[in-house]
Amino acid sequence: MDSKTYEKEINLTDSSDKLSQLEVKYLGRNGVINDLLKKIKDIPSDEKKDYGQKVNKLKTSIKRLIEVKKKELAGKKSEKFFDATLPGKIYPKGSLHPITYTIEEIASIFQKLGFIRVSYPEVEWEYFSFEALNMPKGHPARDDFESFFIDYPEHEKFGRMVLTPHTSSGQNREMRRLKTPPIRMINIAKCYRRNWDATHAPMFYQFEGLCVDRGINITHLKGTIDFFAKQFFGPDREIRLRPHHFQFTEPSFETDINCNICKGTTKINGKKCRVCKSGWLELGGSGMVHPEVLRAGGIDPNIYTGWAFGFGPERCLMMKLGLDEIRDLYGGDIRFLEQF
Ligand code: FA5
Repeated sequence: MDSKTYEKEINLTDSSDKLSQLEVKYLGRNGVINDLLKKIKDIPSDEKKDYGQKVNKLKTSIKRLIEVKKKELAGKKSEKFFDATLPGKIYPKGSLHPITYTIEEIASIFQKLGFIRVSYPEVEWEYFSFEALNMPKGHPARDDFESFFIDYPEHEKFGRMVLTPHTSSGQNREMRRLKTPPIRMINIAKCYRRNWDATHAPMFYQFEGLCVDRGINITHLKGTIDFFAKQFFGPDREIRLRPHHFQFTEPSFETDINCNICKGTTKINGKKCRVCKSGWLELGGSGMVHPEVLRAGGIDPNIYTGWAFGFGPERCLMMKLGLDEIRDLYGGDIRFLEQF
């Protein structure tokens, strides 16, 4: 047999199946090599030896070629085909929570005015949440901050432990930290209350501004709130200050914004707006710091005056984007969250 024939045939094979067929053709029971060996009986005795050796040599050569080809085809199979024209895989991306973005935006607005961002304990002594804010033990104003108390031994001076119901607890801590004014604090932290409806969540954030110095007056407070509102909501949004009462500020105000769910009409499709009562939604409270609060913080109210405010970032975000349910922000539903 001409060696060129089988060499060519084996070398040009491009699949394992075709190679198996060639293996059977040459080395199988009824294959070419066995046929040649069967013919040995017709070969003259003095040539038998030489003939046998030649056929065995041929068999070894074919076997070797087939082995080499097998390896080559196996190698080709494991090589991954890379198609550079295919579009890339899109991996799911995480993102920050909308309230985190909101808090960062709020912090940066106040930082522009020179306020220093701080954060104080979320689990706080009763003293900082109430007594230091002119709400002595048993004062009915404490009931407004429907608080969660912690089952923990009482501190002899600071009382019980509480999940802080408002960031105003940071006021006394900041006065103690800085000792003397000027103070320009922006305290952003989690707060907890027994509340549950479209504009109240049991866990929510507040951002608390505190400004204390000589000659600080109410116009600085109004200007700061106005600056924040214009920066956060845009220049055309309306806000208003409404007289109110807080034990820790005098005079006190609440700040409202015109509702962008019902556009101030109080009705949506003939039904009552679920977010606001009168076309306005309350964003937070504010006022001039009560002299007793300054005294509790070691600051002389005859020398220094100050103002404070405490607003809810969730309500701010709701009124910026037109969200009508605060609990959506904390429901953990990815379909809601991935819109931001
Ligand atoms: C206070 O908490 C005062 N500490 C604010 C303050 C600070 C007044 C400094 C004067 C000086 P109030 O309870 O009204 O006030 O809450 C203020 C804001 O926090 C609310 O207007 C609202 O935006 C937000 N807030 C209060 N409770 C909740 C709640 N359960 N869920 C979501 N936001 C809330």
